[in-house]
Amino acid sequence: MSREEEIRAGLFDHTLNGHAPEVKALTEEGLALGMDPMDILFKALIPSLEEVGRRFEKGDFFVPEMLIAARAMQGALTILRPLIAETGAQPVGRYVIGTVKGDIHDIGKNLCVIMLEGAGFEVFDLGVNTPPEKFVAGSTSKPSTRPACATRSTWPWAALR
Ligand code: B12
Repeated sequence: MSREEEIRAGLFDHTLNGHAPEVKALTEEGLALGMDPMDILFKALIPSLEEVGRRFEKGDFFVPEMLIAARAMQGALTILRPLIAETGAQPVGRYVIGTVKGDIHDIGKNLCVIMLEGAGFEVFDLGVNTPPEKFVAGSTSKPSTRPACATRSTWPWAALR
């Protein structure tokens, strides 16, 4: 197994078990070795959170385990963020984004912000548990601002409509 494969495997396992310092250290080591930030994200960190979800569904994991895994992932995202979101000078458009009312999942939304900023958009982040009025106010505050509503759960779908 190459060191890069070991790092991917280590990132998967340590995120799954919520070992934030190890996730941070491996992310830094991977980057120092020249690994692509998107590779770290999509081949190690996101698959690990998917496994967290599967274990939660089976009843092997509970909310605290989900929470510490999410925190470990957030630590890596803080390091990866500036590398993924290298913004251009002039914004190509504007988004106002938030996780919809009733939902506090924000990792996917935060990733979306990074990708949009990386693609040159200006992004106003409304945070989590955002009521519809805030989306409306945000998207009418400046011309040509598109709303982007995030939810990782099914229960806020009615409010989303
Ligand atoms: C981490 C996690 C948590 C953490 C969240 C921490 C945080 N800061 O976000 C904590 C522990 C707090 C949590 C709490 C709960 N959770 Co939770 N959680 C998860 C878990 C394991 C991972 C979610 C995640 O971040 N995935 C990684 C990201 C990168 O992926 P993503 O969200 O899909 O985002 C991608 C795309 O969807 C897209 N995207 C995301 N947002 C947006 C927005 C726009 C505009 C666009 C274009 C694209 C886009 O881009 C992203 C990148 O590819 C999932 C399981 C799973 N399989 O996803 C359960 C899961 C979402 N949780 C679930 C549940 C039930 C809960 C709780 C109710 C548990 C409880 N009993 O309290 C609470 C909810 C509280 C609330 N009111 O919201 C269920 C939801 C089921 C459902 N029917 O909706 C899931 C599916 C687990 C399961 N299999 O049962 N959770």
